[in-house]
Amino acid sequence: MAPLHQLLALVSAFGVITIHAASDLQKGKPDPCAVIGGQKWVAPADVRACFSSFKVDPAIKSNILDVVSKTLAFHTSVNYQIKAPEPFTEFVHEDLFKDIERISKTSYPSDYDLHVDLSRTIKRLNDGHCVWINACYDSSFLNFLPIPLALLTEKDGTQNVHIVPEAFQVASAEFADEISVWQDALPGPLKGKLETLSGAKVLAINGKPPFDAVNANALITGSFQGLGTRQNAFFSSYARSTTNFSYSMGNFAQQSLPLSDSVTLVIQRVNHIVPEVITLPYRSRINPATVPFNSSASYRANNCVAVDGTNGVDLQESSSGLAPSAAGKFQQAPPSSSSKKHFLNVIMDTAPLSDVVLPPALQPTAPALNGSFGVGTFYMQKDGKTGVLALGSFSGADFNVMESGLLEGLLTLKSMGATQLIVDVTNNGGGFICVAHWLHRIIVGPKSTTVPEAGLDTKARDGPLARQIVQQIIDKNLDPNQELLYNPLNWNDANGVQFPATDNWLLPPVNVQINGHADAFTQRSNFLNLKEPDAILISSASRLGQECQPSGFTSTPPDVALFNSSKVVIVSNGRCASSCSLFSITMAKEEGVKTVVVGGKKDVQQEYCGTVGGQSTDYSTIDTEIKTAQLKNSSLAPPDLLVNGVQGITWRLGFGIQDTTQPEEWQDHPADLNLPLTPDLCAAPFSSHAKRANTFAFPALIFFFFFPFFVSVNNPVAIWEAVAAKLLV
Ligand SMILES: *[C@@H]1O[C@H](CO)[C@@H](O)[C@H](O)[C@H]1NC(C)=O
Ligand SMILES: *[C@@H]1O[C@H](CO)[C@@H](O)[C@H](O)[C@H]1NC(C)=O
Ligand SMILES: *[C@@H]1O[C@H](CO)[C@@H](O)[C@H](O)[C@H]1NC(C)=O
Ligand SMILES: *[C@@H]1O[C@H](CO)[C@@H](O)[C@H](O)[C@H]1NC(C)=O
Ligand SMILES: CC(=O)N[C@H]1CO[C@H](CO)[C@@H](O)[C@@H]1O
Repeated sequence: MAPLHQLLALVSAFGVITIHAASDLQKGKPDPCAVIGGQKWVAPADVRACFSSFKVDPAIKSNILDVVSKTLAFHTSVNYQIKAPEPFTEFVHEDLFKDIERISKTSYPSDYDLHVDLSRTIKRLNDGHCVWINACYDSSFLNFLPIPLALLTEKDGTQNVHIVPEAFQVASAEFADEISVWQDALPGPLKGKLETLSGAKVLAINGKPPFDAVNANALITGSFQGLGTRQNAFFSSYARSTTNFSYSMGNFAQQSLPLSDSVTLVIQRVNHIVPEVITLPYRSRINPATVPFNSSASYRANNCVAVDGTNGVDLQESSSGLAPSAAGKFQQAPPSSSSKKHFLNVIMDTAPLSDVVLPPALQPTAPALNGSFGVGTFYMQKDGKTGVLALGSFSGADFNVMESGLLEGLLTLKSMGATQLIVDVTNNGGGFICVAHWLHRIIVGPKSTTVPEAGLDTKARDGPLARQIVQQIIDKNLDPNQELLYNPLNWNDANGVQFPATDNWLLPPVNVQINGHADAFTQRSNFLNLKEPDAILISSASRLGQECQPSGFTSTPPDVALFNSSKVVIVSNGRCASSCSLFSITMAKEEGVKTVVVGGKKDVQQEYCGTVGGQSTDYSTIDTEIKTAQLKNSSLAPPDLLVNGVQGITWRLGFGIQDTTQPEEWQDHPADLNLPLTPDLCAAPFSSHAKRANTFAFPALIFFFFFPFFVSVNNPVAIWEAVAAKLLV
């Protein structure tokens, strides 16, 4: 009996176990997205578990690849980017169509893995105009560390990576509700003493020299051709925003995907000799733009499917006119309100613009002068002769307000006695094309390089579907309000003469071979404005004229130069793109204005800007062109995108200034000065604290103890003073 009982008991126990197992199976494992639903701060591993739980849907995968491929037919640069000319050959050599073919044949463990591969593939173009973003993953949660880094130059000229001196100020203000997690994660005697890490020298990152991590990031960060510029992305920086100077954490301290769970550093704290090892966790914070969810199903439904603006509209059917493209929130420029549509040249990024505020101690204390308009702010330096324009974007305020404000601000500086000008375009991702030309024109006055054109001649891609769009607009009068990019009435030929409404300005195309591939660009040639003797050669690369003067200049430009160009300096961290590049390049190459990059690695060429383009746009905008032209059923037209994605492109590409036959995009833009961030430079504005510290009470002593030299790298006024001292004597 006993054995039978035992057997029954076993069977029974087994049965119970089986039932439990079955019910676990029925319920499934805990929903990985429910784990992170409804919370502000979560572990990156949990975000990854949610993202990785979505299997690849073959129909969605092929939809994405189809939309991206067919949109790339409108991107000017695909064939150039197979192998860029020197000095960028080493950094831009991506054959997108080969890689998209590879991706289509690869099987992925999850939709997230597919996304990472596609995103990085397109980022390898190192072209901030041509970026694939899927809001289901990119920046849905931002992955943070409380210790942004900077590259500082010691007195003997050696450069070392440091935790920024202002790290704790930034982190305690921005991450007040999470800082205790990092405080508690510090080992042994450092527990609770996050503040003492500020300014520390970083000797190793995850067991390797810090620049291993800097360079690994440079391979995946995208956006800029130059290596130095992509290295700089790792480090913290600032930007003029619409209300303040904002603080960019840099790619080390902020990831747009949950890539890392923790970092182990060997550090040497300020006033310490013995290196210490710390491990800090990354923490993921939900993006305010992410729609709340409490399950995988609601995460997908709320954040991963196409939304208003993902796809274009037929303007004939849309009563509200042009819907804003979903690309807007990833453009690296604050939103603008402008009554009339103005063409943009602006880069996109998988991370949104930062809304972290630069610590108050680092913000300029002088009042912003007349003419300031938020994202563009004027200051007079203490020397009484150096005026400063801090310009965080070429859009981000009303178009007319920007043009009149730029003029008023420069005139205000002059009336106060400014004889020299610093234009700080740190992290300026571009914006209105005509505002860039306007600023060039008003600083240097009317001359052959600014009238009738202050920018670059351009060409658009001339594919078969683009030609059909123009023909449909003409034949069927489909764009009476002149809202479409391809409307001939929106463009001038190189004589500055508007194309007639019935002129298919894409015919005949200019057929060329680029890197062994047949390509075609818009035709229209005219040699009136050419300064080079090799004009005949250029006829094979004919060009569009400019469209800013007179209609894109909404204030009256002065008839004299406001500043002598030998007394103008453009300063940034190299991360000046798109319309910012159009401005900086014409100022540097045509007017001889000096350029400065701040804080770059000294043995790496620092480019003062990158990602030039000419005019940028995106899939949704092109889809509106196609739909309004009644061509959505063409086999060349991308289908409607099913996911919450954005694909940016360069729609017009600017011709070069030195080599006028080739795009400016891959010509060199070396900065005149790579300004090292030194202890001296950083210390300047805090010297009064330091002096007080010697004689005053305990708290000041503590302050002095922890900040003896490196007071701050992200100190705009200190940087402007150093630039004036070095380049404007
Ligand atoms: C999830 O959210 C939906 C509304 O978005 C709500 O109806 C549902 O009850 C929630 N479920 C749970 C388990 O909280
Ligand atoms: C700034 O504008 C105010 C109001 O228009 C004016 O009173 C003041 O003189 C201006 N300041 C300068 C320096 O132009
Ligand atoms: C501009 O500055 C340079 C160098 O200081 C000087 O030679 C030139 O005469 C100045 N031009 C004007 C128009 O003042
Ligand atoms: C597309 O649709 C139009 C009518 O809307 C038709 O005339 C045309 O033949 C179609 N083209 C293709 C390629 O199906
Ligand atoms: C530090 C700083 O200047 N903060 C300001 C940022 O902008 C907001 C809104 O204008 C102000 O309220 C803050 O004082």
